Amino acid sequence: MNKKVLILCVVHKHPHVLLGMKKRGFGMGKWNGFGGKVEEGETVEVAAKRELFEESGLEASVLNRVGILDFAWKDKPDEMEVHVFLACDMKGEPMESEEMRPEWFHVDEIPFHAMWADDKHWMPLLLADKKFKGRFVFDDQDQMLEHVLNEVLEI
Ligand code: 8OG
Repeated sequence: MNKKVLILCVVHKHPHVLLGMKKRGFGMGKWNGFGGKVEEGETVEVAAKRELFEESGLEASVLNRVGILDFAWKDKPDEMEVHVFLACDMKGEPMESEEMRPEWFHVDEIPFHAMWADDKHWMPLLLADKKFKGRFVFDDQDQMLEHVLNEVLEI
């Protein structure tokens, strides 16, 4: 098994959520939170603040880890462990980066049809201030084959 650790930050200022249109690479053409790989020597919290700033221009004072999601692909050894952070308080204005075009969405109008298939399962928990752990298995067309998602009290 080949496991990578990544982080994902979702900015929630009720009743809006900031998502970014991924302009290149993995997940291109999908709306998502801001994030990427944890670099050597970084904690997941440090990586989350760095990625949020690099991709959206926002500086978060506090980031709360609210979820851990495992992703696997059928017939592939790759696995991803994604630590999901919620940012509610930050400085700056969202700015387009090389990787992401940010846009605010009302929580009732989140574009799940143009997001990863798992997001519609766990994002409602995040927006309701719940914590969660899950595992999702995809095929080689990024269709979701299996999923398990549980609300938890502590991460
Ligand atoms: O560095 P890069 O942009 O390739 O990192 C991928 C980002 O996408 C990282 O923030 C983790 C996130 N991500 C996955 N899989 C999924 C998924 O199924 N749903 C969502 N919302 N984000 C995902 O790697």
